[in-house]
Amino acid sequence: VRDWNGIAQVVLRSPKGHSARVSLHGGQVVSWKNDRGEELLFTSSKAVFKPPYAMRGGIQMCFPQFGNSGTLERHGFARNRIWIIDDEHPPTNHNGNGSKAFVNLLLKPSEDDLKCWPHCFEFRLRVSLSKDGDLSLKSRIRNVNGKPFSFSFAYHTYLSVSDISEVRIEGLETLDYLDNLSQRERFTEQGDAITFESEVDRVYVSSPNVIAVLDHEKKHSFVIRKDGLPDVVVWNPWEKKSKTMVDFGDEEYKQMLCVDAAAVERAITLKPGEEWTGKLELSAVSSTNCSDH
Ligand code: TA6
Repeated sequence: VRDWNGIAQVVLRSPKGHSARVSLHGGQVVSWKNDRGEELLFTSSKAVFKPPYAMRGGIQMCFPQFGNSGTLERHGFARNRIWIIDDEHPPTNHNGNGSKAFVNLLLKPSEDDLKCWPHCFEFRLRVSLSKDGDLSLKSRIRNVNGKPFSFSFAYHTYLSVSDISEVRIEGLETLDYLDNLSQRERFTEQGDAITFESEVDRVYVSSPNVIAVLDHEKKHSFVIRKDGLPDVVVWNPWEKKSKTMVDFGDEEYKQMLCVDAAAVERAITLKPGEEWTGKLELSAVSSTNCSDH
């Protein structure tokens, strides 16, 4: 555990030199590097690392809501809270069979949180790094007691890409999507892959559990595997929207793409004592063998 700007971060390393850094601020993954030390997640050069606001980039925990509805802050409060290390399972560099380095974080509602969202939950997040550098996130959200509650969720994931106009997503073709740029109106994807030449802000619903983000320029591609997360949010702000975000460079839309494994279209409801699990696994593969994902 190391101290970054006064906030504790946990560094995970693989035997081959891959690494990941998890901040207790927001339970946010703030870095994921391959064995050549290349950063695979995007962080804005203008990111503000100041509690309680989420830092622009990495992988942010959006809970108990994804989006801008009701009284909660956009994308919920989880990404704007200080988490703790779940000492029931202390961090380690291998779990017995030495296959994964992992850390377990825990978020419970504060008194203030309960005022704006009166539900007693435990959000346990395990971030792990495999010996081959795959990054896995497992969220377990439990309704501790009291009455049933519903929530939406997203792993708000900023992937680093070389040039957004050279990127394509495979696995979402023919799906329906809700277009955030037109009041979440429903459309059907017609293309044979998702490519980018303007602002995109969509929730692809009932998506497959394996999606590929191909970035030929950078000679690597991402394979995204998910479980328990039926939707995929795809977002690139493009030029005009970029200029409206103080913690984002005007040209940075060219080097990032948000592909968020999520549960947005249909909220998840938990009865007292029930627990939900949402898993994400990210692999960065060289483009030559990305076709075997
Ligand atoms: O990814 C979809 C989205 O809802 C966009 O509309 C945009 O608002 C983005 O999330 C970032 O939200 P943030 O609150 O992190 O600025």
